[in-house]
Amino acid sequence: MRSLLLIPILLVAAACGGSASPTPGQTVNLGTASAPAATGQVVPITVKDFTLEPLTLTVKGSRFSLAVTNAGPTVHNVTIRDGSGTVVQASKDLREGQSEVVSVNLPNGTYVLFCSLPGHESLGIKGTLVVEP
Ligand SMILES: [Cu+2]
Repeated sequence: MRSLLLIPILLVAAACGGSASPTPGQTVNLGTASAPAATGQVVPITVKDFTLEPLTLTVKGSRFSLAVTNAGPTVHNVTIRDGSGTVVQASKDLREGQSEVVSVNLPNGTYVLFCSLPGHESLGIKGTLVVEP
């Protein structure tokens, strides 16, 4: 009696093994997707106490990446707001020496680059980003 019951279970197990074979490929795809994808031009910008280098960035094309580096020693970020004051993109808060590549996709126009931590914009971390066609 027991051997008759085992046969269907083994068949089901074999079928599951066959359908599960595409999984390793999917795992590889997920691994590469977690890396930040740099699209278009990569534009470096450095934030420090208390300014941006450069203070004015001009970029051609709406899709680009900001390579943000904090040259410290204070924690900073680089945040983008549009003409109406709405934040449209931001880096993480970065410690001295840390970098982050931030993907950006913005309509043409003029934006403000600043550090959103309290007081840092008024201390001088305020620049201009111009997105050209
Ligand atoms: Cu700051």
